[in-house]
Amino acid sequence: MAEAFTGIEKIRYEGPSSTNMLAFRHYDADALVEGKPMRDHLRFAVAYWHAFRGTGADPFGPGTMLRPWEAAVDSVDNAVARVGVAFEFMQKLGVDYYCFHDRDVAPEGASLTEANANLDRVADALAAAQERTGIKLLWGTANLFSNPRYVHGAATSCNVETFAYAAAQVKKAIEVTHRLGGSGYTFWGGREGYQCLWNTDMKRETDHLARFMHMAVDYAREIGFTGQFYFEPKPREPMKHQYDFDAATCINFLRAYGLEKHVKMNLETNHATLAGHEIQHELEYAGMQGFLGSVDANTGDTLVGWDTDQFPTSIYMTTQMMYSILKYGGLAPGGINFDAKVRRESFEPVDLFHAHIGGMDAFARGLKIAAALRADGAIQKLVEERYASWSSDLGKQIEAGSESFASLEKLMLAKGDAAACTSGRQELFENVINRYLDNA
Ligand code: XLS
Ligand code: NI
Ligand code: NI
Repeated sequence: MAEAFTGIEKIRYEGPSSTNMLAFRHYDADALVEGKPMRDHLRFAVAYWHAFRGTGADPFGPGTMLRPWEAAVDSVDNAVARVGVAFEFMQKLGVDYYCFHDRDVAPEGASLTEANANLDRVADALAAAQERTGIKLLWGTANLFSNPRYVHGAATSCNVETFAYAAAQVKKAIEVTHRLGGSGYTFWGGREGYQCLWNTDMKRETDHLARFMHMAVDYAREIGFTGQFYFEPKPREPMKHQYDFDAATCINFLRAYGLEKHVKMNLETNHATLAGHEIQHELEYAGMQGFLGSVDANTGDTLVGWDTDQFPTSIYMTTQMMYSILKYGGLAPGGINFDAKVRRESFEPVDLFHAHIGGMDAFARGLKIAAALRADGAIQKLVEERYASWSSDLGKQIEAGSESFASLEKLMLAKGDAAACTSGRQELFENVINRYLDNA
């Protein structure tokens, strides 16, 4: 097959002083951090839909991307050829994983039978490319939102046959994910939500969503797929409200419907900000509840209130993220999937490299800084000091459940008032972080 990215060699680590913009300055795949190679901490994945199907179209104009390997009409042959391009890109970039939706990799065709056959043909090509390159599937998913049959949602549609079609589609997507050795399967709400509560039976819709996820989990186990299921929070877009609003909402949903043993969170940065949270909040919340699964890495724009899916470049943010990820024991079998797209104005193939290199370096640097913070216990010590009073006998007894309102009232009646509070020292904490940003 002809090379698609001519003139671009394998991207190598050249160290922080390199000025080669087609090299890594921080991502050194085999370098050890906390005793583990960077590649195993970060588990980078390329998102097939943005990298290879993104056209650059927006509500004001059509696509702009120059992709010489694309044919005028999408066919299965074209989809198979695109697999070669995708794997050339991933190999040159040095990522170990990718993620896809069924309809990203193969055209849908005129019927379910045709869609399944198309998917099988492209899956043959994906399997061969995986075999040839060693690149693996991080997770698969199904597109349950583009086709007009999903106009009212998929599992939460008011049309029962839409639900049935979605079930058939996900059944096939799980089979293909299993066949390709995927380590996970993701549910993202798509259109599972509402635009208007007057026409919506919310109870019925969320019951249906849970029934759907149970069927998916049951079927996966039946065929021997042992990968991790993920639920990806997003508060809105395209719907005004989506049932997978944020980590806390999703975890409540999973527990309420008995799915908590099977499904973890796939947390996306830009979705967190749309929900009014920082991604650090989402990671901490999911982590402390035991639901941290995987990450869709991107970033929004503070001046554009939408899921702009930009590539992450902020070291401050990746430091926050990696600190939480290390704290909760890492992401495996999940990873860091670049659910991000090059800007409409960045339409040349080489921009795909610049975008991913920047994201990978930002996370590698965040990882190094987070590890340095942890090695010195710089933040941990300050947090412990802040809660020092809880290490007293009283604190230990309350935490152990051996105090009551009556016993605490007795104590405070005797003392008259609580001991004075100490400073929270937020600015000191922030300055410590900046010191590590300078030096690590
Ligand atoms: C859209 C979502 C989507 C999921 C996969 O906003 O991020 O890309 O990650 O369906
Ligand atoms: Ni996503
Ligand atoms: Ni998104």
